[in-house]
Amino acid sequence: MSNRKFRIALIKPSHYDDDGYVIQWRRSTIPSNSLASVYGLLVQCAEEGALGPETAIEIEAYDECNTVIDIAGVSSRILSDGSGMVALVGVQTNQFPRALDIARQFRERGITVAVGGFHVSGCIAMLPKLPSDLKEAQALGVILYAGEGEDRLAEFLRDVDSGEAKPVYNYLNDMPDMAAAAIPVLPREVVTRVAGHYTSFDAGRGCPFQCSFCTIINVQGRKSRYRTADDVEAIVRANAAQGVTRFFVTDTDDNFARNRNWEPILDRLIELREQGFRIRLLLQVDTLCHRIPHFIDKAARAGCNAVFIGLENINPESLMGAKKRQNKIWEYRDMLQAWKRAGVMTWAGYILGFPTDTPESIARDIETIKRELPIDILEFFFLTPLPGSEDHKVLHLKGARMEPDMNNYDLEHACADHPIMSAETWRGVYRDAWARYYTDAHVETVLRRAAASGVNPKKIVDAMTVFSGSSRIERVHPLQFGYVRRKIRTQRRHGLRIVNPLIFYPWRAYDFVAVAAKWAALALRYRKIYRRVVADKDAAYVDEALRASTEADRNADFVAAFADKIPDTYGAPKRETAAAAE
Ligand code: B12
Ligand code: SF4
Repeated sequence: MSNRKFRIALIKPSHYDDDGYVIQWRRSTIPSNSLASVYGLLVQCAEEGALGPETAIEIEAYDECNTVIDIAGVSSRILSDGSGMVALVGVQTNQFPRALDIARQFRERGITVAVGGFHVSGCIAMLPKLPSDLKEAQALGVILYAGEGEDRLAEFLRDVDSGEAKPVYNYLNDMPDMAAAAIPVLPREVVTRVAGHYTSFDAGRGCPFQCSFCTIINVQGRKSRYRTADDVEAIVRANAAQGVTRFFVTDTDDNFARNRNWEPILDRLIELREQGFRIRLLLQVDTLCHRIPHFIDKAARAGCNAVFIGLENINPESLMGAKKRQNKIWEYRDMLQAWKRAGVMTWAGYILGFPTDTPESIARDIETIKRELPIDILEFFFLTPLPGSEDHKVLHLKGARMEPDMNNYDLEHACADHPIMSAETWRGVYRDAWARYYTDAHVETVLRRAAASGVNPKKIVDAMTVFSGSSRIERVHPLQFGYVRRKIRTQRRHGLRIVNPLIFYPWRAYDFVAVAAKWAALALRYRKIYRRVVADKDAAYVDEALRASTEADRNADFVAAFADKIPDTYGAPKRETAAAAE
């Protein structure tokens, strides 16, 4: 029998909006994989009695995107148990200032705090010295944890419990194996705070490629490591036991198709579905996945109803410049059409601000995408020198100007100088990109394509409403979106004025109603389009984006437009064109 408790509160911090309020919702839309992973690791420590038979490990988990953190309550539980700590998990760069503000409040109450995740790991992996914000954390007495937690957390907890924790833990040169690693799982009450009750697991870590804007290779290494089909089955069963069967599968190289175990995993999921598990999957895949025999078909049969594709850009010059050589633009349309045929929603990310981008070239490229590629959801990001990436390291070593406020490294702000565009122009391009893609006319086209391809247009119109309104109405990127925004008066960024209640609440009431009215107007407009499309559903609808590539005019499409930018070593189209001309 344990007669002593060690309480760990896991907190996944959110970040601040431009007014300094925490971005927080009644229900968030995307689950936190970091929280599920660290929770799973700690459950394993608790089950194995990592702190000895006398000590029970109690774990609480909070995602600040959907939960107001009760700092006093958490502190008093830890203090009354007599031992424990707060772990700030999966902290990205943009969340680090918020993490520090949370840490400060716990440290004032004498609670041990540790912080891990991509910011700490990325900075320690790439920079010659600790940057000032990590030093500030250390000055507060916060423990820095770099690298992954698998197989190491028991030792870490023993250090904390015995009062001998080191100021920095660095496991970046020692990547754990993913096969048979502890499974990511969260209690049902944490999962149900995510709309649709989605949870998450990562099927692999590490990536062999070298995109210069990416932090993953420097934090999780260039060697790919994968979970096995047995592990994935265990994850599904553990979640299904509490009624959770929807999963956002995050391969940390953004690509489940490159996962060596994709086929046994999908076969196992198909078997589980045949046994009655109502599995739904959102997968991240690359632009070449349709080339793998049976991949798309099996993914759909395993319950995949949406895929996220890292398109990044359609200009080969930009892709080459960022060392994203594996994206072959002439494959994009075939790949997207293959998903459409399987009834799966396609969702792609597009980065704005590569060195040769101009407002005109970006506007042209977005129009090309709308016309020629059957993408349902498109989302935009600023090219950002994230700490942990090669881009950041190069600028840092050159002493180039970069945004000093880490809160702005959310891919929604311009954080470095662009060689052609001023910061204001670049911001205008970002705003224009959302407006340009989500026009009523294009929403109608996407819905017509869905209806003709057998993808549920209702699902698409709901997703388009969120993606269209999120950054324009809420001023928050859709990846951070949730339902019913909360702004807590007292949770303002450290150093900013806490507004008098007599001013705050009337302002907040007005703000809430104004935003709700904009959402209502947008939803009504899109619903009208949806009803029109469903009423005159045309199964024979076809346009440039849906036309089979054998029928498409390849001399006039976007691949031909970029032919002179496709490097000679790069595959077929340009060389074919050049050869034909000779
Ligand atoms: C899935 C994912 C998301 C998901 C879920 C986020 C999550 N972390 O769970 C969603 C879609 C919400 C998301 C959103 C965003 N993301 Co994201 N995302 C990812 C992705 C692909 C996987 C994250 C993941 O699950 N990793 C696996 C987990 C288990 O790793 P981990 O967090 O490092 O945790 C391990 C260790 O660090 C350690 N650990 C972590 N915390 C702690 C704490 C303690 C005390 C200890 C001891 C150990 C420990 O243990 C864990 C297990 O080993 C990564 C890329 C990647 N390869 O990780 C990008 C990534 C994390 N995202 C990134 C970004 C920028 C964003 C956005 C800002 C984009 C945007 N414009 O909105 C938003 C932020 C929104 C938000 N509120 O989180 C960047 C962050 C880079 C940086 N330096 O900040 C990454 C690295 C991708 C990139 N572009 O390079 N993302
Ligand atoms: S952006 Fe994607 S493909 Fe490129 S290195 Fe990072 S994880 Fe790999």
